[in-house]
Amino acid sequence: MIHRTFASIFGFILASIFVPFFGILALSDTALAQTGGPTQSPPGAAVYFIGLKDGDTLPTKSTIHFGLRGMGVAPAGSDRANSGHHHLMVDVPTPALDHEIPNDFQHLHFGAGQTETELTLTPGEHTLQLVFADKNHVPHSPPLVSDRIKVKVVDQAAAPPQAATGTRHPSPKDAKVYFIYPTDGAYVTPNPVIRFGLLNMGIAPAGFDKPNTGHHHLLVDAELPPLDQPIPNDFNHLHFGAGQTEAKITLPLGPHKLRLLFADAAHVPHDPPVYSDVINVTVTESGRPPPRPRPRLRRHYHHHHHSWRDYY
Ligand SMILES: [Cu+2]
Repeated sequence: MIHRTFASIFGFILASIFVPFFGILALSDTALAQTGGPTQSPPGAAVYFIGLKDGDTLPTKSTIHFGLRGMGVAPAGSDRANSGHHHLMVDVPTPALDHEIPNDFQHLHFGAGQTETELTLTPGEHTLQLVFADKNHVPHSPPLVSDRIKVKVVDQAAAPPQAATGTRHPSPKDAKVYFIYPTDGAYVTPNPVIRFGLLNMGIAPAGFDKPNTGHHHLLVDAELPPLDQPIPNDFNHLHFGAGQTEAKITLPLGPHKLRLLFADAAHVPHDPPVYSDVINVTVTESGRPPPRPRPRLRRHYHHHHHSWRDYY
């Protein structure tokens, strides 16, 4: 005991001398100070949030996707090289990276090897951070730690425009749906294969509710339907709920107006809605422009010029 007390006092004296001196260094380079545990991580490995960044707004209930580069996910306890499992830090500072990560409501362990989780947060500001760790829940060396991001959580049920119609999924900025084929002015056969283009969102089959995903709908000779309700399902509103990115359809001969409208698992367009421009296509038997009828020449005597002229 005396020995221990002496060590403590001695340690305290040492700390008093050195902390003010090294404290500046430690603050200016926390990454250096934070070495990981005994398990090595390969160079270039990283953990990160998929589709979520600092400053984003989230609903109270949302799915958080864990991204991992250069390593594999394995359940806790399984001893495999270059693997580990995800941990999500909620409203806490980065934990000590050379120790077992605590296991509580703010240090969520995904020891079953999960790569995403449904997270419920109270409205307001929260911080989120991913930490990858080995079979013993100890971060690797060098440690894999995501940015500690700040998110704003809003209670969607309380938001007036959405209260009446339920939950419209937000669409990311720059989301875009467009026709790869055909394009405006094209001639097509009665059974064209329509190719759907999608930028900055993902495809998921109908019923599969994931953020920033949905499935394609082709509007044929139809105006935009109400955007806060499920898209009708009929000849003029074709659903591609299996997650198709192209589809062979049947169109009657003649001119048609086509538009793409993207919508969520429940066939409700996103907010803001993601739809294409209208394109005009003409259906012909051959899919080519109709042959121009051979103009008949008509010969008239042009009295003013005292000559014969040909007219079409
Ligand atoms: Cu649908």
